[in-house]
Amino acid sequence: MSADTFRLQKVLETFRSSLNENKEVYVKYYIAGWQELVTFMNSLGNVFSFISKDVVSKIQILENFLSGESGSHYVTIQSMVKYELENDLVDLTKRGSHPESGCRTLLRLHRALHWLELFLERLRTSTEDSKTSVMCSDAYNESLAQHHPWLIRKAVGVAFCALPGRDTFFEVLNAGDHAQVVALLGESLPLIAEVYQITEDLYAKNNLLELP
Ligand code: 1PZ
Repeated sequence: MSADTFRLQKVLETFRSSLNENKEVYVKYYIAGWQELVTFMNSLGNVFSFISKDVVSKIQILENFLSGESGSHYVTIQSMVKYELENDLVDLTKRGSHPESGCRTLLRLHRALHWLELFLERLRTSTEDSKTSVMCSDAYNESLAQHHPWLIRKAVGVAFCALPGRDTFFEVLNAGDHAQVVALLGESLPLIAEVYQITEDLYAKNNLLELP
């Protein structure tokens, strides 16, 4: 199997690696998890490329910080937040001199991680006649949609209609038969939820949840 083949297992492994014993989140593995998800989206077809392009550009912004001269401050989400806030590197109320801070960029992925969690939980508990498009859009309306303007919500709605059915979806996840996928989802979801919650608490504590 080639290295760029998507496997659900890899997403699980990267998100697992992203948490250290102090419950800090490594940016490197967080974006590696997203990179895996981009591979997955690309395998679903071109309708999703406007979504994966946005994710790729956000991964790139964070990678640039990580490999840049202040890279040591970007090792964990916790150190990134501290560093950017202490050095006034975040536009807090409107976009100005720091339109692409690490904090606001990661916040977009963070919100999307909530969508992922809600969607995968629906998929895990779905039945044969459940529709992926409905699961996706229900999860979307509960999470990301409130942060997106009308035009994006419409485009996303169109993309959802192009989603493959549940059986194909399970196959593309590439983790064995349905029962095995469901088991792996059951294992992955608490991890994703934990990473999400740690980030959410950190952002809430620092009043960063509405960054422009
Ligand atoms: C499996 C099917 C994939 C469904 C994806 C459902 C989520 C739809 C998200 C739509 C994003 C539309 C394109 C760009 C939007 C950007 O404006 C926003 C805000 O960023 P800003 O403009 O402020 O810089 N970007 C986002 O909200 C990030 C969206 C990430 C979407 C990740 C999808 C994850 C897919 C995982 C596949 C299982």
